[in-house]
Amino acid sequence: SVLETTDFRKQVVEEVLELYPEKAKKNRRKHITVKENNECSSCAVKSNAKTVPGLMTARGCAYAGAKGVVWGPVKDVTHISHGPVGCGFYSWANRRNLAEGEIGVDNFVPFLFTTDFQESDIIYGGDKKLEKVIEEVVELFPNTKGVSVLSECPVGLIGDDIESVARRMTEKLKLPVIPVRCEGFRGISQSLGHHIANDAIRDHLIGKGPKRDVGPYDVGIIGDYNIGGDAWASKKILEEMGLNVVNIWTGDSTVEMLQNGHLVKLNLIHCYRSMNYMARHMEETYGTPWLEFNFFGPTKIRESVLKIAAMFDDVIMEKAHAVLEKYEAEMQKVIEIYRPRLEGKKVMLYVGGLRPRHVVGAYEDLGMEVIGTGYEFAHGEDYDKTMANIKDGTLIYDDVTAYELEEFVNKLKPDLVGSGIKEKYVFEKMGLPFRQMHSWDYSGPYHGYQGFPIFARDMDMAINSPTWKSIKAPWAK
Ligand code: ICS
Repeated sequence: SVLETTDFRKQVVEEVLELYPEKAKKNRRKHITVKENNECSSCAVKSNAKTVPGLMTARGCAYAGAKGVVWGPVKDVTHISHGPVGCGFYSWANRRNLAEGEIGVDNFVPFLFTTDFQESDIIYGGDKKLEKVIEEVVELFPNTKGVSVLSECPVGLIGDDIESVARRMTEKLKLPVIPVRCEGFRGISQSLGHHIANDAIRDHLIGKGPKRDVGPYDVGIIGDYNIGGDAWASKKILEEMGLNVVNIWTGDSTVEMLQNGHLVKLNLIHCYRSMNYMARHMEETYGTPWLEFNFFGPTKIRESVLKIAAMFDDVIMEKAHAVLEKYEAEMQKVIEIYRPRLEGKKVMLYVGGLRPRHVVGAYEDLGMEVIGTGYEFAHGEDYDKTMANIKDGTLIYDDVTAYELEEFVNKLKPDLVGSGIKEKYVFEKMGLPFRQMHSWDYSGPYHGYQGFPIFARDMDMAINSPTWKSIKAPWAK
């Protein structure tokens, strides 16, 4: 029964935390809970707090959130990783944010630009070098529509003035040069990096583009980064509904899309965590309304399509129903093929700031059950939104440590773990099916009607691979 499950899982939490010293135990206990009832007054989770030093966190930094997540996908901007080469190198080309266009002409996403700090830059300051690099980049790639300067830790520590460099270069090159103070040490996770990146968009781009009229069906997608082509799959549905997708932030996007984000009838927000600030800003400053949606799995797509259509007229509503009808049979077929192979399988998730709740419906469409989920850097409102999407008895863990996750998995015995590259090989070596839920394990898209069949196939492939019968963890032999 649910009660027994809940009690068992609560006991598991106590057993796992037992290893910690008293202070760390007290701290970590606040970040972990088991959902108990529908009102869920008892399941508040502490979040968005500093990781206990010494515990192994999977979190990233502010630079990761600003460069890797928000700015990196903007394709007609050259992004300079400002500081020592390592941060640029390790964030180079691994998030799978796809972009269309001629590489080096109107698409700079696959490149890495860096000021490659040396000791002398730390001692004497890096502003001159930055100026030189900006000029070089624009000379080499004259089509660039802007330059972003993404600070790494040392830039903030030595007190460089990248704002004044950016102002000078904007004047000189007649091009937006955007300083982003996303030094990695700021904040406690990549979440502040999203915020800092959003503030830079607000201060340097939004409202500063070529004016255009807003059509009655113009919409923008906010917070879709086109991982494995996700944004393209989402756009397809909206277009088939009769809507006109004029902006995407920031997957496969351009400077103009950022400048004109407010010039739409409605902003549709997929990743709430990384861009709710922008949706709110555009509403408060320009009166642009916004709406959250979820395009993972047919159930959530249906709900979202109807919710979006209700914001428009009968023409759109009629088309929305036609879209639902058009894909109904196709989705039903996917479910008929995969559901018998996946029914009842249990999943544990651990991802960033949105997917731990947004993908639950897609698993449920396949008859699977999410028994544990958690975020690296979510805030309180994300956990509140999560409660509505999960069942009683679900284990919830915030900023879960490497040790805790391994132990939770050992004790709850899911059939599948969905998390990131740092977790993947740990669990596969334990003999457990695993899917990367950041990069889609080099697959995707997972959004929209195009994504669901791929998602279903991938989960089946992971769980039902015959490989698992022929391997054993080395220590289990
Ligand atoms: Fe949003 Mo990895 Fe997104 Fe989310 Fe964000 Fe990151 Fe990725 Fe993950 C992200 S923006 S990079 S949906 S595309 S920072 S998978 S919160 S952690 S769950």
